[in-house]
Amino acid sequence: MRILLVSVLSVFSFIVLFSTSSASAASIIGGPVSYSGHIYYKLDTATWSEAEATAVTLGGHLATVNDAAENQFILDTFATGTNSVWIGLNDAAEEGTWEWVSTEDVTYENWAPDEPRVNPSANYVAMLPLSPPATAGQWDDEYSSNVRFAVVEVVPEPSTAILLGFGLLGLGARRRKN
Ligand SMILES: [Ca+2]
Ligand SMILES: [Ca+2]
Repeated sequence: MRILLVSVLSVFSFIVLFSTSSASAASIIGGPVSYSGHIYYKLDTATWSEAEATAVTLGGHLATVNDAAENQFILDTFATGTNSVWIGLNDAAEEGTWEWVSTEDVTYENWAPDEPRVNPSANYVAMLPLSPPATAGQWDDEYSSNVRFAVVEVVPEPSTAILLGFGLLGLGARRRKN
């Protein structure tokens, strides 16, 4: 009995050790901050891929910048000082074809002068910080090995809307029965 207990415990501790060792790489250092109904976080420095993996565990992705106003919000809130921040744009799948990791359509771009480069090694986009002001908020395609701060955007589940929808469906079904 004691042997069984010991072996069960050792299997359990192995599982605990194994699961904690595969924890995400980038820690949250800012947020949550709400903007236009979405939730944003700032992550500590990591590669783009590590930051995106952490974003997924938070229920989101690296930020999708849909327009100039959102670009300004991210700049003012998360790209203060002299440090760039990763956003979700990348051409990792096909060189020169820029896509948001959230799979949202590309509706806005804000490249720095001479960017993006045609470079199969520079596939991940960072937003340039407030300083220097000349390029503040503009975008630069960078290497997968670069480590940067990152901005995560979470679109909250529309649970209220879904519940309301079910309620209306239920009402419709009752009406048809009557
Ligand atoms: Ca967005
Ligand atoms: Ca590229």
